[in-house]
Amino acid sequence: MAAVETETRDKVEMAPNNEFDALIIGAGFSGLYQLHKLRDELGLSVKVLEAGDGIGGTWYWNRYPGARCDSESHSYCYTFSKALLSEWKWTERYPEHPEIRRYLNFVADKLDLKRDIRLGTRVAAAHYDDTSNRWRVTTEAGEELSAKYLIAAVGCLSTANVPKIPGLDQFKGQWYHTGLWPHDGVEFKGKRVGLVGTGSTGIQATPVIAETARHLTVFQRTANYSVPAHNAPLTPAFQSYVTEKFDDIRRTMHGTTNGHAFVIEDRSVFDVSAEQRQALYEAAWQKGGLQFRATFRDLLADKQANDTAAEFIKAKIRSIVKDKATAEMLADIDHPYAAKRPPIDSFYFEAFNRDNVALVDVRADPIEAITASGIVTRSGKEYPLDIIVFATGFDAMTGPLLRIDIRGRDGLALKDVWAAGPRNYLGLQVSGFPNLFTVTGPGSPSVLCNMPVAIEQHVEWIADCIAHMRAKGLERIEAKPEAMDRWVGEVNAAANATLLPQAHHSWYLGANIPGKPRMFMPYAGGMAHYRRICNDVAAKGYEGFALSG
Ligand code: N01
Repeated sequence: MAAVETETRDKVEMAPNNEFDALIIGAGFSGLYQLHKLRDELGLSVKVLEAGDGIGGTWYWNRYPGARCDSESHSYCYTFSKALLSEWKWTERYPEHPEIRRYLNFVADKLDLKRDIRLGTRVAAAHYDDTSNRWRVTTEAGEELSAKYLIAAVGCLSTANVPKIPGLDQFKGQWYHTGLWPHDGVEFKGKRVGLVGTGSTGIQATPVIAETARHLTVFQRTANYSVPAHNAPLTPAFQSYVTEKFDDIRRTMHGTTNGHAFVIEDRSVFDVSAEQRQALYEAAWQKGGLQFRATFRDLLADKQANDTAAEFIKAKIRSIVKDKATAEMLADIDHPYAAKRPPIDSFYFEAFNRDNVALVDVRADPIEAITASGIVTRSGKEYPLDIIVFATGFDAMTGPLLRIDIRGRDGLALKDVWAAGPRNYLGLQVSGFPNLFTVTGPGSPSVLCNMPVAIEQHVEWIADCIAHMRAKGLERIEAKPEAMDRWVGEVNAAANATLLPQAHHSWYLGANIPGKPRMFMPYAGGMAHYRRICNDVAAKGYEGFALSG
């Protein structure tokens, strides 16, 4: 296999203008900022290679009905530039996908980034050449590029997971995955729609599809918690508050474990009476959003504490959903609250009160096959459908990296190093892969944090590291194997100090992909703590990394 690839590579003429100081894979939040840092601040020659025909990363692909951000808009943006902050105004509490794309295009235009982004360019392979100390990158079209530094800004949730259900190829209707949504939309009017999956995506899409579909059947394998988003337009007063107080807001975002613009209350569930607790949960429910999690400090650490939040939400579900059997199915949740990524919604549970919406429990009666005309479950029951929507998530965190043939020193393949699960140092570097950096890679807070905060921290750390190397005349940086082993231990310990691993089917563990090794992937020790660790490592001359001239 390696020989064939070398042969292909030899046939391609290496154009001199395809040699760069740095190549960045991906033009989402991470890749755009990394380009700005390396090109405009460090003066490197840089190119971004982006598979999509537009910038935006996850927001380029995820255009399904109801797709909007779960972080509040004033915290879902870059914070490094006062000029960007003062010129952009969000219109809603949670921005919808077109507004986020407009924002990222505004940033890219403002910083003149687009001239260094190659769209429609999917990276197939990246091989490190020890002799020249360069990464040789091959695109799917067979183009060759090379760079000293390779930055994978590929996102955590960019490899769509379409379950391998027998018969899908025979289905006569249309089917879609939410993460690869057609840009000209899908017409649901008059159609019988089946939606598989009740994670954040399915929960956002259900009420919107229900508004136009003739009938919507939601196939639920694991019942899920959800808290109302209470989305609304932002008032001019709030917009002015954000502009004036951004330094304070940013300080809050940088001080918390999850990078959001709210503080986690410093009280235990058991510091208050049952009545007070109920009142606090009710107030949090009325306020809405991910902040519900911040009502008490011990919700994610103590199962008994968590049970109180879980019971509150289950009671809400039963009070909203009128049909008793449906309400019980929705409230039959088998894991602690927020042990899976907690969704927020706009009238998800209410949608089941509509005459045209039905819920099917595919834990009890699993999907067995897809026929020409619909979905069949194990009991033999057939659900006739015109459209199937797979809201079935992603091969998260490792998927976007492993679908590229990445090879380090001596042809070492990343997929072999990660055969039993991802191993790296600080989520940033893998031993054996010099000068390769992964933005929000597994082993970093990433998906457990408000993403732009995690992204800014990584991008800035990587740029500082490269600046340090250039200042010292150093050519290579590589995680030491012992630092990597230690960090993998810390990632496991941080997860085990929480209730997160108790959701056995979570994508945090890789459990949603058949055959994927089970390993808790993100770092659960908190963003603020992680930032201190990374700063400390840099201050100690990049402790745990081998640097050479
Ligand atoms: O994916 P998921 P998602 N048969 O993996 C089910 C981010 N996000 O796209 O739990 C039947 O969470 C699966 O069932 P189970 C956010 O980080 C952000 O919803 O594996 N069902 C589950 O119910 C989020 O966590 C935002 O038993 C099958 C669902 O499909 C992440 O993306 C919005 C199945 C998948 O849920 C992923 O969310 C949306 C099968 N064969 C998402 N295979 C914003 O902030 C899977 N399922 C905007």
